[in-house]
Amino acid sequence: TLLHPFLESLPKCEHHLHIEGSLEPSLLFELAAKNNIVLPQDDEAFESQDALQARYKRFTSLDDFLHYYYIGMSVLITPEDFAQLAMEYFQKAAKTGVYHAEIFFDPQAHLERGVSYSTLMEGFTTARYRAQHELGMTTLLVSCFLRHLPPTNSISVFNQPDVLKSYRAGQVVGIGLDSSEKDFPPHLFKDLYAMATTLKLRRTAHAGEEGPVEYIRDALESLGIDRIDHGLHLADDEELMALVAKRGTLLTLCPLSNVVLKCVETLSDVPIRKFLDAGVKFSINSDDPAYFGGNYILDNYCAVQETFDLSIDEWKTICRSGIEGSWCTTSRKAEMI
Ligand code: ES4
Ligand code: ZN
Repeated sequence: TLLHPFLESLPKCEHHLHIEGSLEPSLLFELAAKNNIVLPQDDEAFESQDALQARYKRFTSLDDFLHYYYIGMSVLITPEDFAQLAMEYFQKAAKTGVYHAEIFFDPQAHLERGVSYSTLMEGFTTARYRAQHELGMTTLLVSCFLRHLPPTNSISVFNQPDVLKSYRAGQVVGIGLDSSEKDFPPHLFKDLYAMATTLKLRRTAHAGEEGPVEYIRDALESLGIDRIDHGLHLADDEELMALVAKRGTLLTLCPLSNVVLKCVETLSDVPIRKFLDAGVKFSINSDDPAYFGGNYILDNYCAVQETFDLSIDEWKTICRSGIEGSWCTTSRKAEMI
């Protein structure tokens, strides 16, 4: 697009990036070999990087993608693996004009396969320090809980001493809710979010990605969230959309993710125009870029521009909403504006 240099130069904030979803097939195979991880032998997708990339082009749903996402992350074992994963993402992001990134990670998915919380924290801390000092990029960690597991499991993980310590130390600023959405309504996690509220943690949740707009209302009413991840289906309810606009709650849209996971038929079905016209604040994000054709944040910006032909002022508004809706300090926000 003609606006590519402009979009690249904008001060971008990323709010919706699953760090495990930035695991490129090349690093996946490299770490599998290093850590002696045997990938599924009954699935020809794992025969080569090319086969895996080809399979990634044929996702049929969120759950079809999640199957590969959970197998992919099984190669991550040591603190160095997590540091390398995060640092490679930070480098790509910084190169395309990301000033500040708030990244999700899935502690339960790693704990369940025997990787300790301290392993994750040690790796992420190394990468975050390097991002700050080598790239001038600020980063925050948001711990996501898996809605396909029993809410009691999320509560025990939340209350692990080392997990509580990461909250108190400010290493993790907030919590989110992700994984399979259908049949797992937000209110199931009311108690988890009440505990997060008590600890003054920031709160967000995936809602209205594959699930209906009712799940967005439920998340707002039951969880006390200050952000909505995706919120794609918010446009299905004019009244709720007006309420979200009035409250100034930020949506973290992931347009190319929605196309690849068949949540929409084409990019033009993402209600970007409706949200702009209704005054709904949103940021544009990459979700799981390594699984979605290697499309990172700038690719999402460019694709949106190609489809919606936004004005310079509209792009400035989008980036300003992203900065203002970030969970960093007020002084960091002032630097970015
Ligand atoms: C996810 Cl795209 C998406 N939706 C829900 N949960 C997720 N975990 C990683 N990517
Ligand atoms: Zn997501």
